[in-house]
Amino acid sequence: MRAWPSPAVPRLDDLGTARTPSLFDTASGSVVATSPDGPARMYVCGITPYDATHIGHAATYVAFDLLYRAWLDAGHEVRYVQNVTDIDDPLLERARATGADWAELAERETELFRVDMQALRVLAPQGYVGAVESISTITEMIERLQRLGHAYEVDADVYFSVHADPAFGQVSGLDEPRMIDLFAERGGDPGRPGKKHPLDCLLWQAERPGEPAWDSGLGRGRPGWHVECSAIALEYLGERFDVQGGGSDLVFPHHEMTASEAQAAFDGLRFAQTYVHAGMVGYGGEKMSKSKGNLVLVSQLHDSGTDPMALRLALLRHHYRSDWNWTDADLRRAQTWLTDWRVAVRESSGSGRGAATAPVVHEVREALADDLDAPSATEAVRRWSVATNEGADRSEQGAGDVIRRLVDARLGIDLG
Ligand code: 5CA
Ligand code: ZN
Repeated sequence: MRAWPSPAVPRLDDLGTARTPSLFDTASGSVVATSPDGPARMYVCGITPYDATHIGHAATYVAFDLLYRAWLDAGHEVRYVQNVTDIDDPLLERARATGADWAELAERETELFRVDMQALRVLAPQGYVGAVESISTITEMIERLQRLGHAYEVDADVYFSVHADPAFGQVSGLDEPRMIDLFAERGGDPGRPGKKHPLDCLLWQAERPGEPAWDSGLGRGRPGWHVECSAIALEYLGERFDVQGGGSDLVFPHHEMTASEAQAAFDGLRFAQTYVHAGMVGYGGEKMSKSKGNLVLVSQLHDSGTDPMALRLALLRHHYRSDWNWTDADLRRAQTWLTDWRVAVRESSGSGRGAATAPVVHEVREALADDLDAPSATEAVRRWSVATNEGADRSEQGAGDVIRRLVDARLGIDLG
């Protein structure tokens, strides 16, 4: 699939080097150093394109964009893959409910997502990969699991025996009753008769009347959700890739199942090294979700004249791991900050003078290297803008040129 155009990332080499970032790893429950061996490899779970991008999606993709930028500044190349779940139950349900063609709906919403990501200056993945274009990669993995005896049929559907992976449970660390509850809540079918274990998950769903289906050695049908990400990640990144990412709603079952399917398919394989999860953004006290309909859409804000850079700054004012509620006040505050930053940068560029930049460069880099602490990084820039605008410190000529580059490269905000 085509991704979207990436903005250029200014180089900061003349400002010294950044530390390779550490991240909170859900699986170990601790902050761990990333240590890319060659290019840093990242897989972030993409959208299910049946509705427009909301602030929650935007916050998650901006969080991983910070990681991409952190690796670049630390001198690493980055290989980034993101999927598009362009065939799944919610997409088919929405298409049925609205009388739309499922493939057209998916293409339309994916295109809107591209436009939103571009407006937010999110760096594009080099591999933007749909499930539909990956059917043969996915069926190869399922057939492999079958050959190894790790899959079985219920009616004509194919299930994965989750305990075929001895490491099953290591991503979420949850106990079995909790897993079963979450599985039922999040699209699983723990009670289906004929399954060997309630947590076993669907790999291949046999063709249902009126639904799209593909021919394969498994019969006509379509892939289950989790195996899509197992197969795409291994195909494009290989094993032991650095970061598997997404929102915290994906910890269980999605990332648990994704890892276990890949690990069971290849004996001794380790899927990702680090599992990184963004907190949930709510609106009106509930998780913002397409199914609940309590959405604040990126495109709506944009259409009504919101500067996407103010939106991006509003998102960065929350630590990516925290759960938080969107309010209009967030946006107003971010707009004020952004205006102050722009004034400070403009007035202290070229022959203008502003507050010393070396401490800001250091603080921004250190904050972001420490589990992507964007609130502290933005606070450092704000202190600089206040000192510059109030004239408390005008010790450095051309300070604005440094801060403009820093804020662009590390925070993805264009100060003009
Ligand atoms: N296609 C699957 C992943 S393979 C999926 O979860 N799609 S999604 O459209 O529902 O979500 C896309 C991404 O946004 C996921 O990483 C998800 O964890 C994240 N996300 C969804 N809702 C929120 C929210 N309210 N706050 C933060 N992130 C969210
Ligand atoms: Zn996924």
